[in-house]
Amino acid sequence: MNVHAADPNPAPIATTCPYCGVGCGVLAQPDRMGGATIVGDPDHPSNFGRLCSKGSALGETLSLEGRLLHPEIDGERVSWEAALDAVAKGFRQTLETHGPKAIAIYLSGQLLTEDYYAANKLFKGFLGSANVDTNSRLCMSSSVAGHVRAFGSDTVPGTYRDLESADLLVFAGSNAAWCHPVLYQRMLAAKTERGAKIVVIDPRVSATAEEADLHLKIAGGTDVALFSGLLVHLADAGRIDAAYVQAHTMGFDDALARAREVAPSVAATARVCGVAEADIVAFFSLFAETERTVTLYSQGVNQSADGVDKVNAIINCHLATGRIGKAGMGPFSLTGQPNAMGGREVGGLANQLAAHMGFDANSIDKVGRFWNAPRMAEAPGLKAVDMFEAVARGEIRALWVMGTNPAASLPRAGAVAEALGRLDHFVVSENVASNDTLAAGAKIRLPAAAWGEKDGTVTNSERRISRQRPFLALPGEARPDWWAIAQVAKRLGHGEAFGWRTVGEVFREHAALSAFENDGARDFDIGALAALDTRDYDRLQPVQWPARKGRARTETRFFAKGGFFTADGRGRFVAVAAPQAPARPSSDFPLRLNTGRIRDQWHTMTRTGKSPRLSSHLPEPFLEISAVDAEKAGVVDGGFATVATAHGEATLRARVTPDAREGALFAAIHWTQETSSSGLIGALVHARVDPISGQPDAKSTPATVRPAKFKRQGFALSRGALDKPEGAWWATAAIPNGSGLLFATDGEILFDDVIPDLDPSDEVVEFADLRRGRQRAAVFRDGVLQACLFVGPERQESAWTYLRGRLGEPLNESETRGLLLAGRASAGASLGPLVCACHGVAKGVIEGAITAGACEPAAIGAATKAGTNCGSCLPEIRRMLAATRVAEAISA
Ligand SMILES: Nc1nc2c(c(=O)[nH]1)N[C@H]1C(S)=C(S)[C@@H](COP(=O)(O)OP(=O)(O)OC[C@H]3O[C@@H](n4cnc5c(=O)[nH]c(N)nc54)[C@H](O)[C@@H]3O)O[C@H]1N2
Ligand SMILES: Nc1nc2c(c(=O)[nH]1)N[C@H]1C(S)=C(S)[C@@H](COP(=O)(O)OP(=O)(O)OC[C@H]3O[C@@H](n4cnc5c(=O)[nH]c(N)nc54)[C@H](O)[C@@H]3O)O[C@H]1N2
Ligand code: SF4
Ligand SMILES: [Mo]
Repeated sequence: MNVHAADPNPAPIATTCPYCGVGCGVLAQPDRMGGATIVGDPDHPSNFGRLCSKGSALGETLSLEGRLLHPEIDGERVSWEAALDAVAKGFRQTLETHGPKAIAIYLSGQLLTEDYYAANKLFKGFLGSANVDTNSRLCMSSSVAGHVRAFGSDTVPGTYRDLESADLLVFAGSNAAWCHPVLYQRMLAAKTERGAKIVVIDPRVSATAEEADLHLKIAGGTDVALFSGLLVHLADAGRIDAAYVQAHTMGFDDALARAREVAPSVAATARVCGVAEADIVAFFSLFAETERTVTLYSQGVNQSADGVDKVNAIINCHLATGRIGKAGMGPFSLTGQPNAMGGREVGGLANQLAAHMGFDANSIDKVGRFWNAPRMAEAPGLKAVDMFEAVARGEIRALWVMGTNPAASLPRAGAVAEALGRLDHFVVSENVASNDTLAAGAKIRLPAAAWGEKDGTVTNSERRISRQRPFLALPGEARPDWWAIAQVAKRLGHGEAFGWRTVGEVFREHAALSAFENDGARDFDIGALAALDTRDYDRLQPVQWPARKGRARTETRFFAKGGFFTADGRGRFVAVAAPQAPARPSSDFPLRLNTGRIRDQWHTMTRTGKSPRLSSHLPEPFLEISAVDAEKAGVVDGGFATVATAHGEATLRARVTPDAREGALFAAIHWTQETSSSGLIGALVHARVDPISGQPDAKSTPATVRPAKFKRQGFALSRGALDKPEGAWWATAAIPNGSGLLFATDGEILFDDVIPDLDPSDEVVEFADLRRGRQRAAVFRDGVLQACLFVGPERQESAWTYLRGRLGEPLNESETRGLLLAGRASAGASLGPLVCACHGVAKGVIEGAITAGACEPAAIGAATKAGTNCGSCLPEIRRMLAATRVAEAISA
């Protein structure tokens, strides 16, 4: 695909958002200066033009700052030739000396299907190693295993339309309001229009829970008991679809018998789950009585020591009621990453071979013949956690990491980083020049094409394949990942099998494999796309699979009339085990650390961390804690807390909140050693995994908490770079026109410690009130704010909020004085944190609208624009409205 550089008025390029599995279509209009204007694609069936805050801010993340632009060996820039030779040599030597078990590749759901396909083919077909795993192990593998157990295949039965036509939406362990915002807004619209009900099952009051008709604030890890109780209730209430169960399934009686052991009564279920019986009854009756029910699940289900059982406990209830594959009904696994689904299609997991085939002799033979492969892997390889443990033991000696940051995102991240340092041969393909994994000792660094440059396909949560198209030229020497793989394959003697000239050729081969000797026994079949020519591929419109050759493309759902991908065509009920008792709280670690996401950041922030808008909502790493636990530990709201587990510690800003369940802590996963002094949460997480899927339980590490106190807190802003103050607590935050740093310390923070390059001609205005421990300084160049430093005994919140947007702006003298003396420019200037990231509306502006009489979100939207784009701030706006109502009621 050409980038239309010469066209004076090029049409916008239609591509797909690089973040979540909703897979929204975006239109990118390059500005020919390396940037682009981004809007939602009104014709894309995922989003019909909408984007969430992260999608809307994509244009702010395109700069080349911090990008890896040239291949490097041992920190020295080298040519691609030299780098590729070295990559190939390292793998060849390791293979020769230690065999295929000593090599591995660790991939990512953020790679394109074509990249993924090439990597999987090289390792599993040509190097004889199934040590190919992916961050999807941490993300979707429990869903995959649960699907395979129930359906005989990794199939998501339903579609997005079902979510809109359901009358009951059950969110189990999913904070879709923040993590799948556009899809969530589609569901909310249906709720408003058709009166659909929402039930949320989550140990904390997430943004999604706030909107729910019923929130079951269950104890973490008790979902199996809950859904077992539901199955019992459905049976006892005569709500089983006996005809469906009889005709299309196996194993109902055993599953029910087991469910009765796990959850014999409503009272027992309520006790295990730690919620009121009345709420359990309400949920069970809603489910029993609502035919059109969808159960959506994500990481609160998948990332558990019994994640696969959780998935099957949910699916059991849908099979039992025959509510699957029909309009408005079904279990629905929400995929996390933009191409989580595509990775599963190519066989990116160590226990899959390719194209939804496993390691049975028949499949090995089939794939081997299709690839004409000399050295097929014969058995599953190591799953992520085991893979990195094998690295630590020196059993894996050569590793290639592509498109993921395991030194931050794997459990026991500190141990992972250490293990990486022991590799003989450590290759990383990256977009960025610096992250925790590169810092762990990557010897060879390969610059990969990033979003906006890369070209290929991704598959979203509803099995819909969309194109990611380039709209920017490849910067520096960045190259697509599939190309780097093919080049290495060539150097290892497999030039013919990896001789693709274009990405479209890779896609065609992948599509052909999906249809190869597939007589309908495999769900994944996109044979209809195997003959696309380059033009067709470039123009490919979003298409849902299956897309079998010669078949009209109408099959958008699975299993309404059976037809499971098991040997006998029947779906399977699974007799689930009783929930594993969570590692018992010990006196050392009496609490549980739950981890997850916030609305405006993506994973380790390598992209969203560049956007000032996205950094304004929650700028610091934080810990949510209940009032009871906070009081016991002596932690105060707005102060600092150190959370510790058997594996590590982090010091975070404390948020004492009724949203947290007693005994449960919550921290976001986004901060790393790149962006904070002690906010890397992965280092605290235990490596307990589901025994079937190998997916880590990232939601309940035994933990303890203690207060952390600092004498001084503050921030620095600069139009240039900022140094990190040694020995201090700090976190970086993107701000407009410069860099921002929040810090806390017991020592002194001097201007020169953090703001390195002052110009002698700069005017420095200082203010110090040493008795009160206050110290402020601002630097002006021709009246324009260049840098500033604010330090005081307490949090400098309002000054931060006001000043983070003022760098590069002229400030008049009274403003300057006001800001240095009072920490803010003038009354009203500090409007509090940003609530609506899309339109940049601060809390104070919304409060103003409420005071002026706006009493519902629509009125606030009309007055301020807040909440009128992606809508993911609406829960917060509703909460503000409710707070005002309560305040009014009290004062009235
Ligand atoms: N803004 C944003 N969106 C994202 C991402 C991002 O980084 N940022 N990442 C994407 C990716 S890769 C993924 S995988 C998805 C994840 O999307 P989600 O799974 O929705 O997100 P999480 O915050 O990881 O976890 C969801 C909820 O599970 C709850 N939970 C914890 N333990 C339990 C339990 O035992 N039972 C139940 N029922 N609930 C529990 C948590 O309290 C949390 O609110 O988000 C995707 N979308
Ligand atoms: N405690 C805890 N840990 C978790 C989770 C949790 O909820 N709690 N969630 C888990 C889940 S669900 C996920 S998905 C993972 C995510 O964890 P990671 O995958 O480690 O996180 P990212 O920050 O997305 O890392 C992606 C990296 O790939 C680079 N990159 C992006 N696109 C490309 C590309 O096309 N090519 C190449 N070569 N590089 C690219 C980016 O610059 C970035 O450095 O975290 C997991 N870890
Ligand atoms: S919901 Fe947001 S993050 Fe997800 S694909 Fe759409 S725009 Fe991107
Ligand atoms: Mo994920």
